[in-house]
Amino acid sequence: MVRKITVIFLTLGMISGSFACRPKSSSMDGKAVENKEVQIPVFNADSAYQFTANQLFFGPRVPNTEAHRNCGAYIAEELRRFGAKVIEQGAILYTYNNVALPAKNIIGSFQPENKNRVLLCAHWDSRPFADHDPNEAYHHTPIDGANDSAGACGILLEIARQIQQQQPLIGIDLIFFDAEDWGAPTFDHHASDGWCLGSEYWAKNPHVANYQARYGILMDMASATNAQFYKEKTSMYYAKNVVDKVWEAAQAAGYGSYFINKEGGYVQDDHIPVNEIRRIPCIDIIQYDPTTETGFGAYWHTMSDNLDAVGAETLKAVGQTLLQVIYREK
Ligand code: AHN
Ligand code: ZN
Repeated sequence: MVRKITVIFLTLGMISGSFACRPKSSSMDGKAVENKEVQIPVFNADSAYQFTANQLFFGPRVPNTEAHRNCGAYIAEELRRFGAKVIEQGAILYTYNNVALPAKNIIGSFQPENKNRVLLCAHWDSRPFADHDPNEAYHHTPIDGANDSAGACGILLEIARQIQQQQPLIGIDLIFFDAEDWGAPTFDHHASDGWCLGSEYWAKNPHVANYQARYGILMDMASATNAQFYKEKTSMYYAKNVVDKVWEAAQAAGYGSYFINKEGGYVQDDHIPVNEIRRIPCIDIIQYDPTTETGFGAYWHTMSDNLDAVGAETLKAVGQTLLQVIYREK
């Protein structure tokens, strides 16, 4: 009788042992198994949406304002809460018309000692002028910048939360660039350029001496309802293999309807200094709308770029795709 019971228990133990979702990183005798399999985590869109809304609660994140300072502190604090090593890189940067901006790039690093790294980034500042609003009365008014680019920052924070729960096999750097969106406005006819000041500063002065990564992925306007992403041309020029990797991951994750297998336009964005100054192949996941004159979403640099323009499904599509990419790296 005793013997029978023992046999039954052993059998049950073997069944549960073979079917339960045990990590494959340790074997029965305690020795590490060589080829570790990492599960791809499930991106939580509600969580990313909340991180997006939290940034907007501070008000427009325009450099030289309290909202900007408070939101910068919030992002750094969240990254620390999720176990990242955080570097807040401060610099005084000058706009196209010589306004001094106290800018802060915020870097959250996971496994900082790991030599194999991937960089994910977005800009956290918002534009001081709604210069594309249909109503000219708003052209000097700051925008919420929900899609430009609090949504992308919300995706980065959710990725940080996921990494804390389960580490990928590579090190990840999440960079929140400042001062991207103080480019010369349409109403200033003599001025030009002035975009991407924070990323340019970081590319010249990386947070770690001689910083390198296998590749970078920038998100900008990556959260609007029904957004579609076309293969941006500068990304194709510098990092076609990364574009292909990300578009294939989107297919594999079930979000191929968001990532269109066609080329879009050239965009002046934070991936340019990463490619041209830091020499890290970096792509831009950026909404392309073939129906607008600018190619950007109709909300772009208008008062309509608020939380109502953000879609949780788009956050999920982009966030899950990025998890698919980074958890497949060895
Ligand atoms: C230009 O308008 C030249 N580049 C767009 C960069 C940008 C602004 N991305 C978000 N806001
Ligand atoms: Zn913008």
